[in-house]
Amino acid sequence: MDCLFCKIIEGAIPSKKVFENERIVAFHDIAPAAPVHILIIPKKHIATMNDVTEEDDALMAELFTVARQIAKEQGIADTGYRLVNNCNDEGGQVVYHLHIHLLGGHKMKALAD
Ligand code: IU
Repeated sequence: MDCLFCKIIEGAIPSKKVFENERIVAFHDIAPAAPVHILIIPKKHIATMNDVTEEDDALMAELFTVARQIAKEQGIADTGYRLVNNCNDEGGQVVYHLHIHLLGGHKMKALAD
């Protein structure tokens, strides 16, 4: 499958991973939009938030558990952070493999656009 994030999961494309288990990988965004910018992704190829089904309920919950854990590890849990999912073109999605952006390390502006 020609999916950039699937290749990152396989290790075919290098990334700076901060977390990995059987179901989830998290790595530093290549073009950070904040001092901390980490992408948390399921290993299962799900293209967009619209493609999530009830079958994925536990996986979705675990993505947020991992996000909270990484926020703590990165030292931004108490100062604060933002979790973002961009869905489809008008949502600003560029890579069509579901991911949550964990952003923090500075004061966030109001939501863009
Ligand atoms: P988006 O939500 O699909 O717009 O986010 C895609 C993100 O993937 C974006 O922040 C990119 O900087 C990031 N990214 C990456 O980390 N490594 C890559 O090789 C590519 C994009 I292409």
